[in-house]
Amino acid sequence: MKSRIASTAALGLLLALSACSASSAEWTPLPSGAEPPAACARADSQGVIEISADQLKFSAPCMVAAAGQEFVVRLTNLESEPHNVAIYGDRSKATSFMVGDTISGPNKTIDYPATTLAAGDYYFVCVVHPAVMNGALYVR
Ligand SMILES: [Cu+2]
Repeated sequence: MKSRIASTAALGLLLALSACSASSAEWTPLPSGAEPPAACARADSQGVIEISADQLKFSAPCMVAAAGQEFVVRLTNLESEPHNVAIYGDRSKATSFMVGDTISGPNKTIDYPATTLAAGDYYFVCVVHPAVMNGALYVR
């Protein structure tokens, strides 16, 4: 009897923790001139930003691209859930810059050629799971 009470309490704690982490993904524009966080996925010398999706999460909370230069977002979907990457001016999604085709994995990769963007903070999202798969695209 005593152990049942303990496990019920543990389950309640687990549910509270998972509810908390599900809402933790937020788009956080940086103060003007601030350096993007180290955890961001960055464009390589070819202008390719590699990011993956697994368990309804992107592998990085943010991406960094060079201002005024073409870049490619290379998405690898590691699971069977469909995902994509879409880039907007901000959370309102009023201005769309790229909406990539949705792909289902596991282990499928697609290149999304993105438009050349001016310096600024943009918003990216998976259109299938916008509440939990989103982040900032910093163009510098
Ligand atoms: Cu998704």
